[in-house]
Amino acid sequence: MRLGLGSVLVAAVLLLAACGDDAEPSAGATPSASSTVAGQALVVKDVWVKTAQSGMSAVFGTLMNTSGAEVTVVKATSTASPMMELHEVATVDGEMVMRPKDGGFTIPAGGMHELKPGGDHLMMMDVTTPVAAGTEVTVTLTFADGKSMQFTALGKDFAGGNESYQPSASPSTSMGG
Ligand SMILES: [Cu+2]
Repeated sequence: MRLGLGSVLVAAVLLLAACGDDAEPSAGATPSASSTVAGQALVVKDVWVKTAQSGMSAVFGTLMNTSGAEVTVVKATSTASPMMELHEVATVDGEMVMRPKDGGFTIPAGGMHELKPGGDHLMMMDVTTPVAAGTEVTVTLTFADGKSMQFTALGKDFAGGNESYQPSASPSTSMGG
């Protein structure tokens, strides 16, 4: 079992490396990276990370549930920011804020969940390894059943997605203090 999974992961890495050879850096284009490791509940598509030197950043893309059962993502971590949270964006008192999503991201069997600026995203709470455009970040997702998966996201310059962070459900924020 373990040996088999390892082989698949190695194959996936080689595939990504091969894809990178003829990838041309084109401004404005969304880096396309996908993972199709057999046996995994989720497949990721077009995942990317907002470039950051430090502080907060976020991972976006599409999570597709190719299994016959509902999958709930409850935790995330990454090589760039070990500390991560699952965020949603909501309007509170007329202001767009992002906050931890209760219960995580649930993707129905055969369904998909889009992570995009202004919507749900995987939040990097404290970038410890700077993310430059085109560099790879390995992200690990943990599911409600305890299983996990890894995928690689590419750094991409992006100016948006700067919602105020609201750590809890409390409406009180102290900005600019
Ligand atoms: Cu966030």
